[in-house]
Amino acid sequence: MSELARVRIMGIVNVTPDSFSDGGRFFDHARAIEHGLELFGEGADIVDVGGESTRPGAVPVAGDEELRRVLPVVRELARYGPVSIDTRKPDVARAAVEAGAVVINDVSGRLGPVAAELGVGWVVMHAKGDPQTMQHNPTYHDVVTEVRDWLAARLREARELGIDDVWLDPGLGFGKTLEHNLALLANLEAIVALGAPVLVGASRKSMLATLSRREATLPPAEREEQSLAAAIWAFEHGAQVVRVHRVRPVRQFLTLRGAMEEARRQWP
Ligand code: HH2
Repeated sequence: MSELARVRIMGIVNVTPDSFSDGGRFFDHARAIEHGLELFGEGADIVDVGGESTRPGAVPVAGDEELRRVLPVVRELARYGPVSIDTRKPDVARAAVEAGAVVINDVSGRLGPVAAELGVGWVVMHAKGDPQTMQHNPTYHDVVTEVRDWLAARLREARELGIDDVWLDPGLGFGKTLEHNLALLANLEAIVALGAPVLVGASRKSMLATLSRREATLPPAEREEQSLAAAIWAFEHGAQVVRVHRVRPVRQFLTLRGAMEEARRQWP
């Protein structure tokens, strides 16, 4: 079994000044590295390093600036555990893999050939449109079927390219309204049934605050209870991996669940 098959928790390190949830907190290399090490310490199986925010309306970052942000962080963190590179650019993916990343976290859905060429894992995420325009009235005839069929095509692509480690991600918030996100989460099994591990990224997203009307203005860093609840829902409906800002609560849930499963096996 590949080491990556055991991945359950992907911890997030945003080396950006403008990420929606923690923009600016880890823009400095030393702080980003320290944060990544903290996430490994709390039980992250992989740490996801990104240098370009993809929040709705985010301004694209030039390749050389993205490289300047992420490479020293990837290089250092890769000494301590598996690292993924969250990028939409082939050149950034190549340089990050050379620096030690073992997975490309691809919100563009186009980097399969690069993952195959480099012999690394591929997280392929569905998005409708690009970050600048994706939340301008996204429409689907049937969001679950459309996202599932698109991911099924990417899975076939991955198999044809000979990629061993592939994760399918419905892309919550990427060209999706609250109703679209809910439909995808509620019917996660339709994507799980495709037969590849599924990754879900709900952590701190605005849908979590919007759902609870009283808390609609809750700042992203204070959406932890909702983030944990969404992670638990995802795991209980077949997701294999969650992408989260705070690792500790999710690790505690998985430990508790493991202990319960063991206890259940022991009861006659
Ligand atoms: N969400 C974000 C970024 N990358 N990658 C995957 N595979 N799935 C996701 O749902 C996903 C992702 C957005 O979250 P964050 O990185 O915290 O924010 P920003 O894009 O503003 O840096």
